[in-house]
Amino acid sequence: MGGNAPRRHAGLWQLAVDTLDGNWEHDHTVPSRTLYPHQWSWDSAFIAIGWAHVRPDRAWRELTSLFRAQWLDGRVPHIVFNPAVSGGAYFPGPEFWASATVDGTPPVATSGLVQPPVHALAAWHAYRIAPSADGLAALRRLYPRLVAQQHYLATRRDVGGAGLASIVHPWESGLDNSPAWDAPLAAVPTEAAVMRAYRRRDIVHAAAAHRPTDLDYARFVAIVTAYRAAGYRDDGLAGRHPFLVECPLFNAAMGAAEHALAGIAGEIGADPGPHRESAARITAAVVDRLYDPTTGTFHPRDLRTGQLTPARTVLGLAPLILPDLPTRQVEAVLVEAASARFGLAARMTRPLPSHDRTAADFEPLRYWRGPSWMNINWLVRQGLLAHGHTRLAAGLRASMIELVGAGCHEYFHPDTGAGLGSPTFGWTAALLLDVLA
Ligand code: 9YW
Repeated sequence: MGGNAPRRHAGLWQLAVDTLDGNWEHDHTVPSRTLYPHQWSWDSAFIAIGWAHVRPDRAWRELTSLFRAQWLDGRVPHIVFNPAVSGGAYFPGPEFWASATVDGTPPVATSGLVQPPVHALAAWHAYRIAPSADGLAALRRLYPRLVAQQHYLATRRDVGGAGLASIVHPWESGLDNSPAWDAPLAAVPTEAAVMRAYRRRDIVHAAAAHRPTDLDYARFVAIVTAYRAAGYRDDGLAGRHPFLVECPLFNAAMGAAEHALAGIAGEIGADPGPHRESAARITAAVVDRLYDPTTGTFHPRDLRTGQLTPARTVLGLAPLILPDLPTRQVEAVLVEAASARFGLAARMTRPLPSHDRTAADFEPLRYWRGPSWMNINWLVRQGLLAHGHTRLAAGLRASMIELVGAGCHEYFHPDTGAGLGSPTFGWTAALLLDVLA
C-alpha cells in the first residue's frame, strides 16, 4: 500500500490511508464518523478517487453502493442513510426525508435532494488510475446509471429551459452556506415556528461559529419541507418552489460528466458521440447563462429574479473543469483566480479560499464563507491541467499538500492553515492521495 507515494510524503500518505480506512463502513466511506455518519453523494465520488490508489475494489464498491440508492427517475440522492446508525445521529435524518413514502425510491432510506454530479468524472478518473478487468466490469455496470443521472438533471431539472440544471436547495450545491446563496435565500419565507421545531446535530460536534447560522438552517429546512410536500416532484417547480438557481459548479460538473461519459463509452464499446454533443451544448449554455463579462467570472443565476447573484465566490472558477471552455473565459477565470480575491500563483502559500478574500462578508472560520476545502481546490487543479496550465497546477498542488500537513481536516483556515471541522475527513484524505500520487 502506498508503493507509488513519493517517499518524502510517506507519512502523509499513510495518514490519508488510515483516515479512509477508519471511515470505511462495509460498502461505503462516511465523510466523518461524528458529523456525517451516513453516505454522502459527492463525497463518495471524491473518496472513490482516493481508494483507486490503494484499494480499487473499494472505489468500485463505494460508487456501486451509492448508485444502488438511485431513484427510478434517475436522481442520485445526496444522502443514503445507514440503517445501522441511529436516526437521531444526523439532522435531518431519515424520518424527516420520508423517502419511503414516495414512489420510485429504493428500499434504503435516502434524502430527496442531489449534489453536484461529479460521479462520472470520478469513475473515469478511478479507472484510469487502476485499470483492470474488475474496473471495466464496474464501469459497464455504472454506465447506464450515470447516463440516467445525467438524463434526470438535463430534463426534469432544466427549469430555466436553456439546457442547464437548476438546484432546488443550497445543499444541492455542496457549498451549503456560500455567500452565493445569500440573495436567493433572503427571499425564502421562514416562520419562527420552524426554527423551534427541530434540534441541530451539527453544532454538537463542531463549533457553532464555524457552521451555518440558525437562520440558514431554518431556511434549509423550510425549502426541503416545500419540496417534500410536493412529493419531491420536479414538474411545476417554477410556479411553486422557493429556491431555484443555476449554479456554475453544478453545471460545470454536469458538462464534465459528459466528457467523462464519452471516455467511458469508448472504453466499454458504447457510442461516445452523443456525450460529446451534450458536453458542447452544456458548455455553451454555461458560458451564455452564467458568465458575466463585467466581472470576468461566472455567477449563479437566480431563476426567481432572472438575475446573476453578485457574490464572487470560488464557484465562479469551477467552469475551468470544462475542457472545451472557450479561451476567452479560461483567461478571464485565470485572472479572477490569480487576483487578490483567490491568490492562485505558481508559488502560493495557501490554497484557494471558498470566498473572495477581499469581500466584506469573507469569514475565514465559517464553513463555505471563507475556509479552504480540498475538493474545490482539487477541481480547480483538474481544470488548470485540462487547459495546460501546469505551473499554476503545480503551485496549487504544493499548497494543498502543505495544508493537509495539519491533518485530514474537513476545511482549513484560509490564512493560518489551521484545521477546522472534522479532523478525519474522507474527501480530504482521498484527494490528498490523488495529488500525492
Ligand atoms: C451538512 C458531507 C457534506 C458535504 C457537503 C457539506 C456538508 C451537510 O457535508 O453538508 O449537514 O451541512 O456542505 O458538501 O457533502 O461531507
